Amino acid sequence: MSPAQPPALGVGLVGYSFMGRAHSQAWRSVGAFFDLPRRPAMVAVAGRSGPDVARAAEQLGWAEAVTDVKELLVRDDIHVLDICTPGDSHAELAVAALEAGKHVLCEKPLANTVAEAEAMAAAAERAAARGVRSMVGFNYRRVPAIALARRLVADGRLGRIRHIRAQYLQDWITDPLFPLVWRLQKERAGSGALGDIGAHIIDLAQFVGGSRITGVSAVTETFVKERPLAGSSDGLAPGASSGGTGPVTVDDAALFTARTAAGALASFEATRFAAGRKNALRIELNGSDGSLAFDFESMNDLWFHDHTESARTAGFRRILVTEPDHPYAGAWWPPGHLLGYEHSFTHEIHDFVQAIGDGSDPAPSFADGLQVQRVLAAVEASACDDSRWTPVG
Ligand code: SOE
Repeated sequence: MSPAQPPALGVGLVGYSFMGRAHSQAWRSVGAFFDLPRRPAMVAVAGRSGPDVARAAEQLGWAEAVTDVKELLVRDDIHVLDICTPGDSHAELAVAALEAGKHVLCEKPLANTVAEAEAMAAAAERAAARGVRSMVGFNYRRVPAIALARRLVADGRLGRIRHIRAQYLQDWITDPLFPLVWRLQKERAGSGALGDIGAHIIDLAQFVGGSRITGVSAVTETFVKERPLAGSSDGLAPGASSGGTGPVTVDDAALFTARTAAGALASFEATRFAAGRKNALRIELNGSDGSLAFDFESMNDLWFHDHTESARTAGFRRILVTEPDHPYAGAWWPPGHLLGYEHSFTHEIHDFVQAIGDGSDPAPSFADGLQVQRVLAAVEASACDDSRWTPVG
């Protein structure tokens, strides 16, 4: 007799570009590597264009393609809505799904404005009272080296945190002829480098450091103010240009300093103009008893300095985070067989399904997403007001 299968967890995905593809591979593979309390079933993907969504369903492994996302919300065989669309549709989709009793996983940043994020967090709280779960997709929390860094900080290995230094450096719009894709339009994306990649380092600084940002002083800049209009595009890759130009209405780069509730001083830099840096998400923490450093471009490494050791032998040393007792790593390959970007999404989906099965609230919650949104808003307000010190609301 074969052992009983866990009950199915029907999933509907909306959006099938870069993030939709990343989430699809995670839904496809998670059950093959992790024991789960529910068995993900990739029921349907939604998108506006019939032929495109049908092709995406076929390529990405979804059983059905639909052109009206509302269909996903009324079906009994769908228990989860996974939202991978641009930020301007997050609030409407997430609130409707939670009210329909669907668990929701929503890509970051949670929303385009604080007001939208507040509505989403309130809907999530109401839904949680009915056993409906929600989570925001800050996937880098699930990189094993980052999860280990958080544990080391929580275990007190760094002592009291004094400094957090965070950067997220990309270069994909350095060319002024790169077209005006949706990520460069405020009404679609909310903000530019700040919300897209700055949100990740804000979340990580708070997650790893264990303390919230309380105030900021910021500068932002839009280096290229006008760009060729984009044809169809999934956000990072330009589609064919449709002729003419249009204004860039978001920041190209954002830099800010901050204080945390626990008394650390922090600095942040988010830019898509760091020529040669492709996905350099870096974070360093310095505490009274030690330091940690991470760079996503070598994502299996965590650098640790134990300041309580004798100065004769102390110094940064590399931990290769692939041991079976490192977070998530034991589910994969033998030590030294490296993991990649996509594994962070598999781990994210694992944690989400586990929480649904356990009946616990997954993190980062929509309330956590709202708090990041408040930091983003404080950064924008400070930058508009000559870098005035701005408390996080
Ligand atoms: C684009 O800058 C982007 O795809 C972000 O939206 C993702 O969150 C990040 O992981 C990679 O870069």
